[in-house]
Amino acid sequence: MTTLIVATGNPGKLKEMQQYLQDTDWDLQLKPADLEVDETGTTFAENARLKAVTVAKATGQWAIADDSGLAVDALDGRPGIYSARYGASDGDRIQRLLGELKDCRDRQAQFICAIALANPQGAIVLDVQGCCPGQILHQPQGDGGFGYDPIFWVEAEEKTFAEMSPERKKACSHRGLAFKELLPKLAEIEP
Ligand code: ITT
Repeated sequence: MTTLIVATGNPGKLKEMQQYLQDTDWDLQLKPADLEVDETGTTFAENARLKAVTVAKATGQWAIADDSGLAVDALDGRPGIYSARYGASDGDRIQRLLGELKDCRDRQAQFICAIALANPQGAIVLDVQGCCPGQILHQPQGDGGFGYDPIFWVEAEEKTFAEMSPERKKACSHRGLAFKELLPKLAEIEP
């Protein structure tokens, strides 16, 4: 089996990425904890590529990275690529977002996820993106998942991400949809 470094330091993301990659022929390994990547890109896709390339070059292994976030219509797409930098903890980030939206009636938002795969030489081999529309609730609901999950309500499921089973979140989420596109392409790669 060929090693694939999962290039994230976010435990919630890591759990989902491991779940989505579990039936592949890759030997998943964690990114070295001290290997940090500056997210200097201006789009989700650029940041995902930057993380995958940097980790692949530093480790000399294949690397897969995810850059994701929440784009809220009434906030002109914020926090967007700054979703992780919106506060010090998940709770702080949620409170800041709810504070900025106040009682705004337009609660429409999109969760976006870009995934990039780099080979050991640091060249991008795959690049996909998934998007999930939803509504921002006025207060958190549910205690599963991670990050902004408790305030992101998906109409088709009548649940927040935090109230869904991992399987349901996989079926409709930005990350699940990105992986749905990625997995058949990943299966064709002969490392
Ligand atoms: P890595 O860069 O190390 O992967 P990160 O947390 O910095 O970890 P991002 O820069 O991609 O990752 O930031 C994503 C932000 O959006 C972060 O605050 C996440 O908690 C949040 N996020 C992404 N996907 C999410 C999901 O499925 N549910 C809830 N929050 C999510």
